[in-house]
Amino acid sequence: TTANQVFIAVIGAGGVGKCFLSQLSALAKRRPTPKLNLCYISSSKKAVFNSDYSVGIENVLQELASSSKSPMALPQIADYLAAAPSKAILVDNTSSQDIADAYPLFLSRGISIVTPNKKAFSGSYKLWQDIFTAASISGAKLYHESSCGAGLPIISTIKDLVDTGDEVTKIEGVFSGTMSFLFNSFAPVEGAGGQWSAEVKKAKDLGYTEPDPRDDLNGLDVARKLTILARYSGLPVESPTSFPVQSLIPKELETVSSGDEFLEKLPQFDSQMEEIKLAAEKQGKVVRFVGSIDVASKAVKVGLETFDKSHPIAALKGSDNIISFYTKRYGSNPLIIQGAGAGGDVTAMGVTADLIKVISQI
Ligand code: NHO
Repeated sequence: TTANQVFIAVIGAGGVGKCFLSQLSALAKRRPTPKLNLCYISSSKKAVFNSDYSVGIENVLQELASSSKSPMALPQIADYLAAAPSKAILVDNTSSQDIADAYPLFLSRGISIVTPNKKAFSGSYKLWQDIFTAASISGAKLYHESSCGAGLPIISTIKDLVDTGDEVTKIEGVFSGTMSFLFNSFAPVEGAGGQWSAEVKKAKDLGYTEPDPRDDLNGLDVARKLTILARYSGLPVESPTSFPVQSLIPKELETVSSGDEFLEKLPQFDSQMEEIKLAAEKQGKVVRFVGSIDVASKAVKVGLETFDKSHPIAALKGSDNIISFYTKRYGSNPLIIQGAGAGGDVTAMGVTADLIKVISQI
């Protein structure tokens, strides 16, 4: 019977984690086999787990909130999962670098991983290599679709292109759901648009931003996504800070200590973004935050650019991403993927779909 079940440990129950848990619960009902056993869940302060490896999915968030258990240390979680009665999968729904750094350990113990966390794949190039080496030796599976473009099929597409022998020559587009939402509402193609700082607050409330919204506004989130895509394209990019990235954080706010303090002070600097918007308007254009990778010249860059109002990038709606893959096979007509690029449910969808893939492979 053990082969007909898998054990799932979930770390992180924030915006994405909560949506993932409800998708997991629905999946377990829809697909009784193999049986999906939630065996561990933790936030940064609390955890729920039992010696029989069974944690009920239904009321798990209330249980977590009232739990008196502390989270296990990462090596202890690895031991616990390696000793599970059947194959185990770790779902990392945090943005923790420490957890990302432990992926080689989990993978080497035969524990598969699914995650929307970008840190493991956009950290040092050595961590990237260690992760894929550990997975190939142990046979554990690793999927991270939602680390780029939420549930949109970005990572699976680039992997398929490269695995089937195509060559990626250029990738460009809007890679940030937050930045897309901000510019679509602050500098729309039609109408006046809102106040910059108010739109930033909205993006945070809608669950589009990173846990600290400064990671979106300083361009680092896009830089991380481009690092991941550049590496799959064959460029051994060292880190997300090894190429030019334009930050939209006002100089005066670069050193404030918390994300909350930053949001509180941001309205004082709205005129800076207004100027950028007006300069584009004078040319009959709109400003957008974009990224690109040119494989031949090894150039990766992230920042503001202006677009004609008829350009597809100018006409995006909501938190939509648009990503164009130029390859040898596709020639000058790129393969284009577009749709919601941020938000709890669409990000969790990528995680749940990855989980389904892993279950069918282990
Ligand atoms: P939250 O809501 O802050 O939740 C994180 C949870 O992890 C918190 O509950 C925290 O207590 C817990 N945690 C942190 N460290 C922990 C530790 N060491 N042990 C246990 N628990 C710990 O953040 P989200 O929004 O739920 O994000 C979770 C992960 O999904 C992050 O890695 C984030 O980068 C990733 N993600 C989110 C989104 C999104 O839309 N929210 C997307 C992709 C990936 O496509 C989306 C995207 O790129 C968003 C981006 N900001 C954009 O394009 O605008």
